[in-house]
Amino acid sequence: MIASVLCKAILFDLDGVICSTDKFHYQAWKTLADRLGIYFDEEINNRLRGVSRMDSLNIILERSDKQYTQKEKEIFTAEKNGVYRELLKSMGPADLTDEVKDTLAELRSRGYKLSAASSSKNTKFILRQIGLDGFFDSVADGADITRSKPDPEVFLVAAKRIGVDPTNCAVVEDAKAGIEAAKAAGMMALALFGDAKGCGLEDYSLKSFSDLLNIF
Ligand code: B16
Ligand code: MG
Repeated sequence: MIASVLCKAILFDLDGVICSTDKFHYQAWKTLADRLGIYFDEEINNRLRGVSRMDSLNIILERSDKQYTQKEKEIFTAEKNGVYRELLKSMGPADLTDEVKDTLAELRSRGYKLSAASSSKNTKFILRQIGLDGFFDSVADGADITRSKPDPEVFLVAAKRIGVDPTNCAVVEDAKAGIEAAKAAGMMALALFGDAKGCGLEDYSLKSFSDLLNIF
């Protein structure tokens, strides 16, 4: 495969690719939206994939007729994150599927550098919860960047930290914003689940996580 010739590193999105935290994001945003009397549903939640916490709040506030100050918005995002962090505490190594664990191990044994590249400021906490603390060759997360996906910053930081040229990196994403970010970084983009699939910008559409072993 041409992919395995060019590619030296694989950069993995976290939420929606390595593990599933969507339901916790949904519950936490729903708690806040209900308190503020703002309509929120799963469809709106899907629009929040890959985008930063503040950008997510701004999407939710599109349904509000009230204007909020930046200070109030910061209080709201902190409140949401408090609920979210409590929910994340229920996660454990069992939330990392054997398919993901075995595929990652096999890709490493085939010589690829592996990175986690996520918009989430909770990345390190989540990686600890699911037993992947210290596993990746580099981690870039929401705390390392000033612009979240679809901006390429998080992928460029992850690539720089492992010393691999962006053109030799592939990204696995579940969000259209993440596929856009990967292409803007000059990387190969692989879509798995979510609105990443069929967005039209992806280089490959993966049937499953382990399908990576057919490509690399
Ligand atoms: P936090 P990813 C993203 O993670 C989530 O998909 C997105 O829904 C969330 O708003 C964003 O992280 C920020 O997360 O509030 O934990 O900092 O998909 O880029 O791994
Ligand atoms: Mg994601």
